[in-house]
Amino acid sequence: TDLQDKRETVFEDNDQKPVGFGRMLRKEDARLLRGRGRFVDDVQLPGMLHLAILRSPFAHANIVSIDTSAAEAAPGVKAVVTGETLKGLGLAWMPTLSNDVQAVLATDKVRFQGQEVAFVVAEDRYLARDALELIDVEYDVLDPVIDVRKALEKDAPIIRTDLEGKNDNHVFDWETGDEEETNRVFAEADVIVKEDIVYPRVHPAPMETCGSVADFDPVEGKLRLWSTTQAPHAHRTLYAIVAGLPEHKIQVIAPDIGGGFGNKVPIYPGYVHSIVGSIVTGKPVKWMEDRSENLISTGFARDYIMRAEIAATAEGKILAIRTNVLADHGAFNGTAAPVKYPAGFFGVFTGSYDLLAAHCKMTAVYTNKAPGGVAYACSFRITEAVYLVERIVDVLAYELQMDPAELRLKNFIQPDQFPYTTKTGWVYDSGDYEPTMRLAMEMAGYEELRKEQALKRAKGELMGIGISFFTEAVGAGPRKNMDILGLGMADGCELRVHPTGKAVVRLSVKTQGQGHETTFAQIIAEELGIPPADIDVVHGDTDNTPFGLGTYGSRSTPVSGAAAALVARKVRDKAKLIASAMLEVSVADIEWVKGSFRVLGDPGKSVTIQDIAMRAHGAGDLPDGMEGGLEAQICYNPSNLTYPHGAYICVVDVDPGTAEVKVRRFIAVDDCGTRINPMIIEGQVHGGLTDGVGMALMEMISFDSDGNCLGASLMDYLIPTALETPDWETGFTVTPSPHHPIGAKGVGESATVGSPPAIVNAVVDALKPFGIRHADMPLTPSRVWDAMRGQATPP
Ligand code: MCN
Ligand code: CUN
Repeated sequence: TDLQDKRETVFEDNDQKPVGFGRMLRKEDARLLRGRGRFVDDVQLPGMLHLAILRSPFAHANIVSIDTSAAEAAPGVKAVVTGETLKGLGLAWMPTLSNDVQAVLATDKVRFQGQEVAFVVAEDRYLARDALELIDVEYDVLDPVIDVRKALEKDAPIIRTDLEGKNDNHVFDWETGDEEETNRVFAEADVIVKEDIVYPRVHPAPMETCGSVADFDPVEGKLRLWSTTQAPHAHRTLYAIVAGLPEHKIQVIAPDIGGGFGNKVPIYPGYVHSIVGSIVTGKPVKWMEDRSENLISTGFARDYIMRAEIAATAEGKILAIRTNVLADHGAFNGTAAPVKYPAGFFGVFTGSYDLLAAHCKMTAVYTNKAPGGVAYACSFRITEAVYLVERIVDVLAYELQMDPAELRLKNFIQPDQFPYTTKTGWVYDSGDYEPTMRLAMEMAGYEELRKEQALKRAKGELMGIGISFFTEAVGAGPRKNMDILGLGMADGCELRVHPTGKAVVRLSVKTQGQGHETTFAQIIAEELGIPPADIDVVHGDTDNTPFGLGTYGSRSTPVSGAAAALVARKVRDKAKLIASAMLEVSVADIEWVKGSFRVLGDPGKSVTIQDIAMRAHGAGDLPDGMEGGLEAQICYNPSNLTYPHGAYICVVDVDPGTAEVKVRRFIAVDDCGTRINPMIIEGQVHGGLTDGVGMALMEMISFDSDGNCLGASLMDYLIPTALETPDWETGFTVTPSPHHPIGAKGVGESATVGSPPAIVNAVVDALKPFGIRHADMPLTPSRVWDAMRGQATPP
């Protein structure tokens, strides 16, 4: 049946070797599963020294004095560096990805617990750590600013005293949409529903923490930096700007990366420390964080307090949405987002619905917490936007006493409305929402689930069914309006076909586990007919790859994937001219059948791409004026983002005695356009859904009133395991992107974006007998228990 075809099938034939798109085991796994991966911490250079960072125990304090003499005299110590040292070199501060500045080492005061105060370079990691204990810092403790609301009060302590003339804790104010029109539509609506919704601070917590090895060669003047980076080229340019080193003398190498999830987008002080350490000592210097350092000091995610309001007719036609957001950005605005989008792509909070009006106002605030923002599979704040709209739509369904599926179906943007311009100005490229929603409902057995729920409710059992339907904007982005610190968000790609028909493709993006070595080989394979096994993917080394902005915001497939397809087509165009010479017929008389050119009407006469590759490099003649070789390069500037969508349904059971939530089933139907490798997509979706369970039910980075981070270890910061997750049930629909050369849209963050509202909606639905229409994440047993007790007792 139709449904059968669209359910993911279990991978059955591991030996099948498709040419092009399809299920295929990951090429990189041969290396990774045998323990032959090479991560930053595996890099060992002769004479290499080790770096450890002294971090502030206080969230807010003036630095009175630092005495490093005992540390300098400690065994094995080669250098101790403080903010004062860096100040002398003009390196105490560095730009963040959002045009703010961040302390490389604190000079005047510390602004969050865990901030970098000094570093030690020593012969080994242990000696470096021991010496940290000997550094004597005198602090003068200041009142910390922890609550965003209090940060905006008149008498709140000012955090960013380093910024000239700064006399409040504002980072920025931003708005989008039409306020007047939105208010007008609200005024005329039958129903208005309002809810305060918190998306707590969470952390990407990749398995591999951040680190780097810097090796500065004073003779060559060349810096080699192995680092955990998702964007090697962008980082190299920034190092050139910050450190004043010539860009061609900097080589940034991102070797295997053990998970990024956005955590490895920013430039951290530790990377800069290792560079300074190597310059100062003349030796290679390694810095590798431990788990606590990663959790307390590197890029967090979310931390949005959102007031959501939705207006509708009594029949459930949604008319408008407005929202007011307080965004906690921590002590430095280290958010990664295109310059013109200070709040990322939060503007897509209008969701998948055809509205009359929408408006959002946002205030971003400094607090005494770690900087970062928009990490953790966020698609630039779309995670928060999707949570907002999918939660408030459910609250509306509750008030209208309508089925949440029916309410969504009634309000979808219709297929003939695409490309659809939203009320906040985004142009959704393509979508066909109803079939995706219907497929999810069919896979879930939605009607039966509702019947089962009614029976259970009658017995006092708490079963919930939650829906979320999302549209994402991924693949940043068109250079004309998207850049990061002035760098346009385009991507280069180079393809060389060797004489024997094997190929190498060089990318500007970098996998952290997404399987690029496989899927990019598949894109070239699909376009050129060379088997993926014969195509090597080179990435993550700025000396050997073309410039481009890197992997985040699920942009690799939308941008770099398009570049790969187009560069292969360039090669194919040249191959066609060679083929016509080899076949001695005009170009008009040959046709391309994957992997070879064939004479029209004479299928027996053909040449393969491998034959052509040999000819391109061979001794024989080429067509007049043609250079030898078979290679091409390209820089691809996308004309729009891609807009994947999906329908998620979650079924939970809540234990009425312990308030524990069990996710019993989860159905995820994703539409990412043309699918390159369904197995990899499925893996991306499984991972993202697991993230969703974590955020919805257990993850939160919280702080006490002194600003101590309470999530500084994986004992305190809970992340989900296989035990808390169900067997995922995945399906798909295919609505190709009209502007992408192969019609593919990004998928890497879809499930993380789409799943938290489905889970929360399910838990709230389970608690309906208590008269509850909202509860904030993470829905731990204690929070669910409080929610159950704080409301009317069940009927
Ligand atoms: N893909 C496909 N067909 C499509 C779309 C994607 O086969 N239509 C494949 C791609 O070729 C790629 C993978 O799916 O192999 C993800 O592609 P894409 O959606 O383009 O996302 P990126 O490659 O740009 O990855 C970034 C995204 C982000 S931003 C976060 S955060 C995240 C995520 O990927 N971090 C991850 N997934 C992760 N998965 C792992 N294992 N580790 C991380 O750190
Ligand atoms: Cu925001 S997490 Mo991903 O874009 O690297």
